Amino acid sequence: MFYYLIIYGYQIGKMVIKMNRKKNNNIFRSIVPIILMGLIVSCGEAKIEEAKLTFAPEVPPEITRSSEAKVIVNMETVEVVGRLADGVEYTFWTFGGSVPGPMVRVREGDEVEFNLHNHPSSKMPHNIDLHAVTGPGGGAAASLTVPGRSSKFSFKALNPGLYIYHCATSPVGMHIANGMYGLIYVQPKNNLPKVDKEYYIVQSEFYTKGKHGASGLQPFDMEKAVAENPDYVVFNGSVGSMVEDRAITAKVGETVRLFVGNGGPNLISSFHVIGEIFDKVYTEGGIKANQENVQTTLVPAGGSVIVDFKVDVPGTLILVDHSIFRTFNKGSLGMLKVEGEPNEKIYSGKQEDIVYLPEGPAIQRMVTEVKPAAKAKSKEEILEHGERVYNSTCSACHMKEGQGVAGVFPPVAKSDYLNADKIRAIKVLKHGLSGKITVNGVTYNNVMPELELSNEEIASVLTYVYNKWDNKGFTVTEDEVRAIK
Ligand code: HEC
Ligand SMILES: [Cu+2]
Repeated sequence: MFYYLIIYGYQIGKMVIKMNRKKNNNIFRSIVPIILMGLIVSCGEAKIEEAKLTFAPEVPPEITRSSEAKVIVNMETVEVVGRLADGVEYTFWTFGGSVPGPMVRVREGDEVEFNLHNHPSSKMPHNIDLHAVTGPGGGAAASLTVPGRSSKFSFKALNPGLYIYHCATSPVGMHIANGMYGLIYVQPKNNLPKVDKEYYIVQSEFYTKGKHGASGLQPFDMEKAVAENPDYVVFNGSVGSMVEDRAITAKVGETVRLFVGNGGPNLISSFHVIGEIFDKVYTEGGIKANQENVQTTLVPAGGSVIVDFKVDVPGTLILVDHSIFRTFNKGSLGMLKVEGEPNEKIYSGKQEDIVYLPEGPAIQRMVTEVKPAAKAKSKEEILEHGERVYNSTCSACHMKEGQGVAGVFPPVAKSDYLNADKIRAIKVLKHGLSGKITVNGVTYNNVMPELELSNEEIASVLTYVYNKWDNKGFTVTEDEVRAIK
């Protein structure tokens, strides 16, 4: 674009020179083309700028220009030892020496020239996959950079929204787990409504060899990462990064916008601010406020959300992942301190604290009765069940009417062997049967395999057989079957 402008400028300039030659006007001849070209060149130059990167919780300033530009981003990957929690250190792999990495802000339609510099002290190659990129790997392959080198690639920020970027060098999970992620905001052409305060927050997890709180330099634990069982869940790279004197702030009456990302690598965040309601939620980092008055919003791993709210009363609001054990036991807790005049109509604070002495005993409204055991089956139900088992399993050998097959499968109808001993019959069904037996005076020497029947099925099918074909009418219970080894 810029080069075309120069070329056109030059051509127009030449035309003007020709025109002026005809007029033979010396001053015009020299000055007009120079001014014209100067204007075009300077207006072209104004459209190249270097992105101002900020570190969490700071958000880069709003982009106020109303046209597209070429934006140059310079980002460094560097491996640093830092604080994960009090007394706990970790070797972070970072963008810009911080977790999360710096926040980038460009405008929809901008051409972004991305320069990734891998610090010579790095042990690993790194790259960047920006979810804002339309193109293979989000720039990953194009930006793969070994220690001590720089890579450059360019992309057009076609889609406005809030996007995660992360390292995508193999093993990807490990590079992310070690801290390599951040946010890039592609500001829409028509920017979101103005707010008073903007903050940058990224949730993520850390997996350490030692338990939560185990002191010293903690190595990464691959097994815990695969099991998705982190020791730390944090905002902005460490436990307590946004509390007390490091809390983010606002004044009563101000509107606050949080740009929230989730670096993962595994967990989904149930993002909630205790004591506030999100007036607007730009779900999943899109640019449409598609929901209002929301308590808790989901932030997917490798995703984001933008939330807007107005703070009405003073006090400390607590930012949490409402998967609450993460917050109170693993670290995902931040603070937004609001200063200003109280408004007792909106929130009174404690109005009373007095003795409570109810009459009578405590009332129990929980369900107390224990559910009765599943109703015992009626004889009919047992026989029905037994018939089904017989037809599907036994009839193949003992035949539909229990008559058996001469010399091969003994009969179970009117069988003296069956009717003589219930316990023995149960054993046959549990373990199978082989060797010589005599049934109704006929000798059989065959094998009945061990059938994979449940105790209930054995009880039902034997009861069924005993109650058919003039057999003795015994009942076999599940307990009896269970008792036989
Ligand atoms: C694969 C064929 C086969 C199947 C299926 C089979 N049996 Fe048998 N059954 C036999 C054979 C063969 C014997 C005789 C074994 C021997 O000769 O030692 C036998 C013996 C018996 C006996 C003892 C002898 C008698 O006739 O009283 C009973 C009772 C019996 N089976 C019941 C059943 C029941 C009930 C089922 C279904 C749950 C069943 N069997 C499934 C082959 C089978
Ligand atoms: Cu990396």
